[in-house]
Amino acid sequence: MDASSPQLVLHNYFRSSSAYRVRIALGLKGLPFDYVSVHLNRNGGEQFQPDFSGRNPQQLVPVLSDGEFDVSQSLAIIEYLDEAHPGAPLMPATAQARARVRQLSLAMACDIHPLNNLRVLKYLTGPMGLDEGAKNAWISHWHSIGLAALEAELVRDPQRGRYCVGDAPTMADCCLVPQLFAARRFGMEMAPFPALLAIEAACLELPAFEQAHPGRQPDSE
Ligand SMILES: N[C@@H](CCC(=O)N[C@@H](CS)C(=O)NCC(=O)O)C(=O)O
Repeated sequence: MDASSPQLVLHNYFRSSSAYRVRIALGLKGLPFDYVSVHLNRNGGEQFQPDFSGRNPQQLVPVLSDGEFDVSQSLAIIEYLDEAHPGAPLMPATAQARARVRQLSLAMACDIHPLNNLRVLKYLTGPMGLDEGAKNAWISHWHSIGLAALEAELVRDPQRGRYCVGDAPTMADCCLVPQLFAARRFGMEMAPFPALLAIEAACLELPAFEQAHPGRQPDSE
């Protein structure tokens, strides 16, 4: 980023998988940013406070501010960063490789993560009346089928390389590492997913992934 570029600000929460994706992307692209914590559990949930709701009526982190411009949705943020700052691209060169990156990213961001999001789990144990055991069965069920499908997809994919697609990290890897972090936090058994674990290990050798880890963030508990 050159000296005249506005400072990037990431409104985020250390344990949020979606925010973790964007922190990885910022790190891979070498873009400095200010960290603004939006604590999802304190003060009744800071995502519901007017100053944050004003930025994102969805009341979900992350939001990236680039000067006066606010954008939410982690995949939109990552593609915005990639287009605005083309160095260290997170999308590959060919249409087919980009399609695969989006396919894998969306599988995680749309079909695994939302089912286990905080507000969904709260609704299950609140208005729906589920106990902790039923909630955990729900989490385990959706993680199991989601991760098994990803594993099968990657095992058969000739575009897979050291990373999800090819031999350079992409948006799909920005999604994979946080998704596996969340799966472990929810107590999932990871042995059935060796291809995912191999890619995760390759990612974790890169400083950007290490620096984005929830345990390294200022609001980490
Ligand atoms: N599709 C959105 C998901 C954003 C999202 O669900 N964020 C979660 C944290 S990972 C959140 O803010 N949850 C607050 C809540 O559930 O109240 C994205 O990719 O950015």
